[in-house]
Amino acid sequence: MDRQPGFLESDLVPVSAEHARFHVIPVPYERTTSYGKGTALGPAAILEASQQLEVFDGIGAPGEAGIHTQPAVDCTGAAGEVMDAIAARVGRALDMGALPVMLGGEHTVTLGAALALKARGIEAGFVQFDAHADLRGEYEGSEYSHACVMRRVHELGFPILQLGVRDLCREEAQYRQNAQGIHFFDAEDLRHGLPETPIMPAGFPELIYITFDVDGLDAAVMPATGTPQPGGLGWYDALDLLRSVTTARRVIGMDVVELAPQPLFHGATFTAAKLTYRMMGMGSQASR
Ligand SMILES: [Mn+2]
Repeated sequence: MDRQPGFLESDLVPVSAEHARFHVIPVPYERTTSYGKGTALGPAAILEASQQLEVFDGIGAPGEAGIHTQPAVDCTGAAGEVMDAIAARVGRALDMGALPVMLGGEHTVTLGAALALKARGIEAGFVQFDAHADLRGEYEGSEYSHACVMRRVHELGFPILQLGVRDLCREEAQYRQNAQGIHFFDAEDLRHGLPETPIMPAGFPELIYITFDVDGLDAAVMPATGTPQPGGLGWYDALDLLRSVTTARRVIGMDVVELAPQPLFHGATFTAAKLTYRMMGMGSQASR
C-alpha cells in the first residue's frame, strides 16, 4: 500500500508533533453504522482530497502554522479500548499545546475526544453540527453506537449546543428537553440563516470542542454519508455558523466525522476536506 499522505502535504512540508499548531488524527473507526457503510474509509479519503486544497483559505493560510498528521489510530480492539486509544492521541495533542483535528470514522469517535478533555479536567462545551441528535441511551444493543455518542458526552458532564438537527426519536426529544445544558437550533430554525438571537447560549463554556457530523450539511451538498437527511445546512450556512461560534468562543479541538466516500461523489469528499481546513482556519487562534 502506498504511504498515506499527510494533510495538505502537497503544498506544506509536514511539521514534527512538537512544532505543529494542528495534529490531524485519522480514526478509521466503523462498528455500528446502521444504514450506508463506508466511514472507515473517510480519513484516508479526506487526507487524499486535502492534497487538492489551496493553502490560502480565502482569509489566511492556517496550515502555515504547522500541520502534523499522526498515523491512523488502530481501531481493531473492543470499542472501549479504541475510545481510550483515541483519548490518548487527542490528549497528546492537547498536552503539546496543539489543536487536535480528528478525522472519522463514525461519530462514536467523538467520545474518545471527550474522555481526553475529561481526564484533564477541561471544562469545554461541545458544539455539534448534525442531522441527528445522537442522544439515544443505547441503539441496536450498543451504548457505543454513533446514535448515542452525544448522550455519552453529556453524561460525562459536558454542555452541548446542537446545530442543524432534523431527525430525532421521541426519547431523544424528551431527554433534550429535560436535560441540563443541552441547547439547540434545529435545521428548521436555521433555514432562513442565522437567528436573531446569539448562537452561543449565555453561560456556555469559554472553551469549545466542535464536532461536525457531515450529515449536518444538506444531502445535496453532502451525499456521501451513512445516514443522509434532506433539509440540512448549505455550505455558506455552515460557514456562517462556524464563524459565529468561533468568534464567540475559543476552540480547543475539533472533528469531522461520518464521511462515507462514494466513488461517484468525489466532490463530496473534497467538500469534507475543505470543511476541515476552513474549521482549522477559524478554530486556530491565528485567525481570530
Ligand atoms: Mn452524528
